[in-house]
Amino acid sequence: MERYYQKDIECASRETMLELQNEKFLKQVRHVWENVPYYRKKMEDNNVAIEDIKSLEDLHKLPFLSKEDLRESYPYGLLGCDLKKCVRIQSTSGTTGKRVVAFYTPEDIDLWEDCCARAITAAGGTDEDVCQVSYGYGLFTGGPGLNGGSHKVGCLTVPTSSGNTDRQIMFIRDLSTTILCCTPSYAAYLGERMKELGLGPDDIPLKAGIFGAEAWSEEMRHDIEKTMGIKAYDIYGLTELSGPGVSFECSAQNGMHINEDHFLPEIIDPDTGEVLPEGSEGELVFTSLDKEAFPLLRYRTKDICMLSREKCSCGRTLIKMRKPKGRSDDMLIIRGVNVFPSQIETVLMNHGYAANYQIIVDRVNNTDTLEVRVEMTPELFTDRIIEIKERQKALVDGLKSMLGLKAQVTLVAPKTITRSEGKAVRVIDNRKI
Ligand code: DLL
Repeated sequence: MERYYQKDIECASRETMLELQNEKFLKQVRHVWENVPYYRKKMEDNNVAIEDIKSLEDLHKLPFLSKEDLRESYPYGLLGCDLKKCVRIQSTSGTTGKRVVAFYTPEDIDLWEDCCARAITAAGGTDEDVCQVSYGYGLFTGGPGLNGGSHKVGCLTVPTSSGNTDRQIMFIRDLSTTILCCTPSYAAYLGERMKELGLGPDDIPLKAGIFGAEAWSEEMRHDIEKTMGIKAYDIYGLTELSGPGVSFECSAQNGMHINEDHFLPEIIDPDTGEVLPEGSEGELVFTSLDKEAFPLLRYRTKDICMLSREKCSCGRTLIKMRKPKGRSDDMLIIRGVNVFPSQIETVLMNHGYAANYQIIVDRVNNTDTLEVRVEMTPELFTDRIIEIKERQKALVDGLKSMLGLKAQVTLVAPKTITRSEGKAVRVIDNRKI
C-alpha cells in the first residue's frame, strides 16, 4: 500500500495545484521585489516591473538567477528578510569556487523537513522504522534535512553522519535500522564492507535506502539493492533551494516527484535560455514558491534533466523529473564529444564492475585523451596478463559504442581507488592545469 505524508498535496488535481502555485508565485515575486534589491535591480535591468507579473503565465518574463549571482551577492545580497528572523544557515560543498550560503527562518526549515518527510514516507517509512542518517551533518544539507524529515515521520532517528564504516554497520545491526540515508557511493562502500565481513542481505535488517546528492546509474541501484537486500530510492535537492527533498522517488522507482507546491520547475535550453516543452532534455530551473529567507526566482541549477507529467502508478500527481544525467559543468567535452561520467559508469557496471573508477582526462600533442581506471572486483580479480588485456579490450569496445570515443582502459587491483563517504570525486581533468 502506497503511503503519503501530505496526501492532499501529493495527490492534488492539476487545477488545485495550479491554483495553489499561482497564488504562492505572485506572493513570492512580490516578496522578492520588496525585499531583495539585488533581484529587483535585475528585473529593472530587464524592463520587468512587478505589475507585469500577473499570473504564472508571466514566469518567463522574469530574469534567471545563476550560481554566479549567488557568489556575487555572498553572503547577504539575496536575503529576503531581516537576519534576525533567520535561525540557520547551510552551505554548499564549495568544490567549484566560493561557497554559497543559504538562510532559513523556522518556517523555511519546517517546509524543508516536510519535503524530506514526504520522501521518507514514499520509501515506506513510518513511525515503526529506524532511520539511520549517514549523510554528513554540518554545513552540508544532507544530514540535517533527512534528520528533520525522519523526526517528522516519527522514525527512531540514528544520526551517525558519514564515516566510521564499521560503526555504521554495527548500528544497523544492533539497532535494527530499516532505512538508510546516505550518498549512493557511500551505500556502495557500506555494501562492499558488509560483504567483506561475510554479511549477506539476510543478516541486515535494512529494507530501504534513500540515496542522492550525486548522479548515480540504474546499474548502481541494482547492485546496491542486491547486496543489501533493499529497495533503493533516489532523492534530489540542492542547498540553494533548501537541500534534499526538492524531489523524491516513490514505489515506481522511475523518476522523482518534484514537490511542486514549493518548487516550480522549468526546463530550458542551456545555451539560449529558451523554455523547452515537456519531455525535452535541458537545464533544470527552479522558482521557490514560499521561501522567506532565501527566495530564488528562476534559479539555473546546471543539472541536465527532463520533466514528465505521465500518470504515476503511486497515485501522486506531482510532476516527475528523470534522474539527472549530471551537471552541465560535470560534462566533459573530449575531442568534441559530450561525455557524462554517468554514461561511463553504466558501461562499467554492465560489465560486472563496481562503481569504483576514476576518469582521467588530459591533452597530449593538442589531442584530448580519456583514460578510465577501474578496479577489478574480488570476483573478477586476475593477475593473468592475457585475461586482463581481454577484459580491458571488452571495456574499450563497450565505451566506444556508448560514447563514440576510443578510451584507454586500465584495470587496477581491488581496493586501490579511494572510497567516498560523501559525494564521490571521479573525474581528474588535467587539461585545466
Ligand atoms: O546535494 C542536497 C542533497 C543532500 C540532495 C542529500 C540529496 C540528498 P548540494 O551539495 O548543494 O546539495 O548539491 C546539489 O547535487 O545540483 C545536483 O547536481 C547534485 N544532486 C543532488 N541530488 C542528486 C541526485 C545536495 N539525486 C547538486 N541525482 C545538485 C543526481 C544530484 N544529482
